[in-house]
Amino acid sequence: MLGLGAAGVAAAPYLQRGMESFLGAAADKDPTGLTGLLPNGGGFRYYSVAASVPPKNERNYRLTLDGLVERPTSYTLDALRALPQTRVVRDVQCVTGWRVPDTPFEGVRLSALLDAAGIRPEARAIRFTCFDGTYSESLTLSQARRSDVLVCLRMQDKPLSHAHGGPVRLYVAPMYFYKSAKWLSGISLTSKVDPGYWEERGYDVDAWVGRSNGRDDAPTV
Ligand SMILES: Nc1nc2c(c(=O)[nH]1)N[C@H]1C(S)=C(S)[C@@H](COP(=O)(O)O)O[C@H]1N2
Ligand SMILES: [Mo]
Repeated sequence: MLGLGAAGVAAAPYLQRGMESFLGAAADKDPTGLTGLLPNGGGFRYYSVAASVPPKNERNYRLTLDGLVERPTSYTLDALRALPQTRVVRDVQCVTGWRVPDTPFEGVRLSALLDAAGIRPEARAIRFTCFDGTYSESLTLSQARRSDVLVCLRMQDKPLSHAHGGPVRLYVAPMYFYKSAKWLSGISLTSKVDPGYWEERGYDVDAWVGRSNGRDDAPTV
């Protein structure tokens, strides 16, 4: 047990550098210069593990909800806009350290979409996929049912921009920002957690801010 604990602590700084050095490498290859600080981003950084992402709009955007549900569904942007919207204002926190305080996010509660689709009893978790073709994320069903987990259409009181993962991203308020998958296109109910893109590369699946990714012993302020 002791040995495992020490290995975990030793691995943490390496993993933290992992995301930054990966993005650094991507920036070198990115002729658009989009990787890095967003202009007028108010402290946000642009992150994409895909080299380029084709934009989607109200005509060609679809969000599919399938897997272990009674009624597989496909939503247009208008259909999502027509549902009750919830606004959540919290600090955005990236696991690499940058933070954007008091950021409003707005959208449909994920729990409302799950209720509408009807969860089959075998379902325990959710796999999220993205129209960048690469990124993925996961939540347990009980995490997904929290009222501060949104299928997000607006950020900072504006429609979500393409750079921030628009027209629709996932927003998981209590967790590090890597859980908030940009360019969300698929929600699939599964029987167990299927770790997402960064989680396969060493980040925690349960990414509670301040209580994961080697920060469990951080002083609480
Ligand atoms: N599809 C996709 N979603 C993603 C990422 C990504 O690379 N691709 N990066 C994650 C990480 S590590 C962070 S910090 C945030 C960054 O969001 P932003 O680009 O809007 O600042 O998106 C998260 N969601
Ligand atoms: Mo991040």
